[in-house]
Amino acid sequence: MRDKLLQLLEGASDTFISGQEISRQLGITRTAVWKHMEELRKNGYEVEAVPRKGYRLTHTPNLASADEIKARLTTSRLGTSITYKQEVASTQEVAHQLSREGAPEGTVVAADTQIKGKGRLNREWYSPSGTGLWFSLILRPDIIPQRAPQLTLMTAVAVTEGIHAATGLHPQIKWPNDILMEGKKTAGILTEMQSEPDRVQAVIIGIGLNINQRKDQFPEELKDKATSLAEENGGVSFYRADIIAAVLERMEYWYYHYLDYGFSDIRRRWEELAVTIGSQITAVSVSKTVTGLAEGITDDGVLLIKKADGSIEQIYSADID
Ligand code: BT5
Repeated sequence: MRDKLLQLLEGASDTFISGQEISRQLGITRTAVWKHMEELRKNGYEVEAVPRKGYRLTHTPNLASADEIKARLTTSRLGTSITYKQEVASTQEVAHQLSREGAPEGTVVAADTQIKGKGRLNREWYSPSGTGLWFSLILRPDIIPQRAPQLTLMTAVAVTEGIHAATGLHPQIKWPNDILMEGKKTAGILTEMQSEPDRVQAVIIGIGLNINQRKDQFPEELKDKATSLAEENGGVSFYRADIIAAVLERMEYWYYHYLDYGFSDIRRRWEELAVTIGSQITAVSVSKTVTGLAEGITDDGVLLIKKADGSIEQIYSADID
């Protein structure tokens, strides 16, 4: 009921909406409407109430709660179930658990802060409270496990486009999973799988987005390589729930496009948005280091590097310098 009420108030933007109209649209009594308004106020919303005019929302706290996200969602499948936690070890862990319990495709787990946010290869993901967005999405594509890396690249495209749609900024992708602004990381993607040998049961896609952090709020070791959307927007903050809603909208578009038409359109779009392609790079993987020209990606999402001797090296997993 609360998210329906929020949707109504936010939909009316600056105009008043009468108690009678709200009670008619939501099918509840006017006393119930009043009680819900009180509840919103306790949560930091400012609602102006004027006799004979009705209610008007004048201030929304910068929350990324399930209600806030749902009030902005335009998707029909992704994000229909949202679990929001103030604090978790990692949203990936919660999503894995929900997935094992049978949570449907499109389930989202979001948190205000993570104590043990995970990057790839057991690296840490710094996830402070109040400024970023840390969330995991459960997908259940009917694909073989070898195709799962394509979903990391798909997510990078969706996150980049979602950020652009919500903010007007122009982030770029660095293979395989970094989203950069002015060469600094503003978002990271972690794709994990639950699978049988020949069939994926679930792909858990974790997305970490730095939104409103200021430069001096990053820990020392990240100051030179991390940034936030607000930092790249002249210090002006964004509304966190707007960003996740825009990212989920692009995820829904590209995911169902992928299921219907395969990877090739995503690959083309990815190459348009990637900084890596066409430049001289060094890829450092667990087993080797390869230097050369990044030529493009294959239909499996593998990075192709042309070495000085003209031979092409296929890179499945690495960090790029
Ligand atoms: C990633 O790993 O970039 C994947 C990050 C995924 C985070 C999301 S948040 C929601 C979900 N729940 C989780 O627990 N995780 C996912 P990787 O490419 O390995 O990059 C990790 C490296 O990025 C670290 O070693 C740091 O150098 C740097 N880093 C850590 N926190 C950062 C931050 N907030 N912003 C930018 N860089 C960061």
